[in-house]
Amino acid sequence: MSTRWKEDLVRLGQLGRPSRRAAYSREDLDASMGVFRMEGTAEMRESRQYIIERMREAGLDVRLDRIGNLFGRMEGEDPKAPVVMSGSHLDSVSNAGMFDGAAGVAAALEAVRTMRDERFTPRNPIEVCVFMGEEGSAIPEACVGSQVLAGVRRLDEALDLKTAQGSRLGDLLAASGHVGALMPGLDDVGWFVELHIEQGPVLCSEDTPVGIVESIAGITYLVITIEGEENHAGSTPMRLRRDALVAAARVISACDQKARAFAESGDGSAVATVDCCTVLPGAPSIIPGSVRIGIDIRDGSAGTIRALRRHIEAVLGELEKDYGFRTTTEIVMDYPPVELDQRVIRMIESAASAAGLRARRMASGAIHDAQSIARKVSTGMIFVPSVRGVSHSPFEWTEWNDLEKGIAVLTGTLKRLSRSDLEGEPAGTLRGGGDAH
Ligand code: HGY
Ligand code: MN
Ligand code: MN
Repeated sequence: MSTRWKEDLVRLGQLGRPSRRAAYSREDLDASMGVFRMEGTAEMRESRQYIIERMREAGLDVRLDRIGNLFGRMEGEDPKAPVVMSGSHLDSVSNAGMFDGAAGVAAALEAVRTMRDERFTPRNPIEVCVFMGEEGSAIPEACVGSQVLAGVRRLDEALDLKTAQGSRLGDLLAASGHVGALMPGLDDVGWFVELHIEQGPVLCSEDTPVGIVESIAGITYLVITIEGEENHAGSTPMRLRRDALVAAARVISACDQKARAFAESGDGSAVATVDCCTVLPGAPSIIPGSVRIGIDIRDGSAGTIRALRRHIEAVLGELEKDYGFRTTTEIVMDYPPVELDQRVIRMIESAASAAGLRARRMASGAIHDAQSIARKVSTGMIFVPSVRGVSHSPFEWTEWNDLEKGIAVLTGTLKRLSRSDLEGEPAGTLRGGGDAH
């Protein structure tokens, strides 16, 4: 197999780093090697442009839709057959690793370049896709591009989403030059497969090269504001205080304890993270009057997510009733868990076994664009190992030989999905009608 996919990933890593330093091995990483590709930034524009150029070099027909999703299409024998789509995202969280999202884009591109080199002609068209805004780093909601594509979020509402600085997403995308006239839609798509790094410790600890995702956790993200009373830190007796930070600390520890209890009593997938905390006025000798925290709750069961949220709301109710705090809770994200398609799972298993690779079924604790797409189209995911399970960190790493194995399994899966005469389930049946995609 060619190593051009490795060059693509090294280059994308450079384009996302202020230092532009290249990382060819895990030893090249240090704390300053974080990647940050956010929608609306030069790094994002250059990275997407880099993939557009590689798609064109590969002879793909390149299109962009109105929310900034990018598609590179390889025609099949039957242009009306359901599209087989594969890809991921290029945007990243801040101070990120170089594989989250980018690995799935590079893998999908490499799969079609391999088919072209082998003169493999698919029956179904195959499309490499790059979803806009998976991480929600520019705007406070994740997977916006794939949700609009799947029709689970309105295009006009998405384009009006605002960044923390008040810029409108539609204006950011227009300024980047990476939006097109294509109406987002999946009516002509039959299958979707996303390769992604596991971002967890399972595959690495078991020395298993391939993960086959059966389900993706749901997520509820809350922004909670607690208003107490700003006052003098020296002259205000403890019994007269309404210290918003002490109240927030109670919410944070109650949330952590409950999540641990659910994790211990369940399958361990329940997690809750307080990932930001703003204290006002946050100045010496002043009792904090107001605190704002963000809470990320996830699990494979929507019921557990609801129970965790209810527990947090009960603690907030006590703070209001017993201690006179005022609180508000904003639900920023509330995405349900999804089960992926057993036919695609079997197809991935067949491709892994044909490649002589050990694979294991598993759940995803991270959310992905596949979650949105699976609401409309038969979807599967392939995981490749993350070294020490580390992700969303400059030290995120996947060994090249593991990625090579993942790409081989993705290529075999896309071949099976795009030719009904290969073993396994027949190629996709058209879902819906029309050609809005
Ligand atoms: O947060 C996540 O699970 C993903 O990386 N957006
Ligand atoms: Mn991520
Ligand atoms: Mn990701």
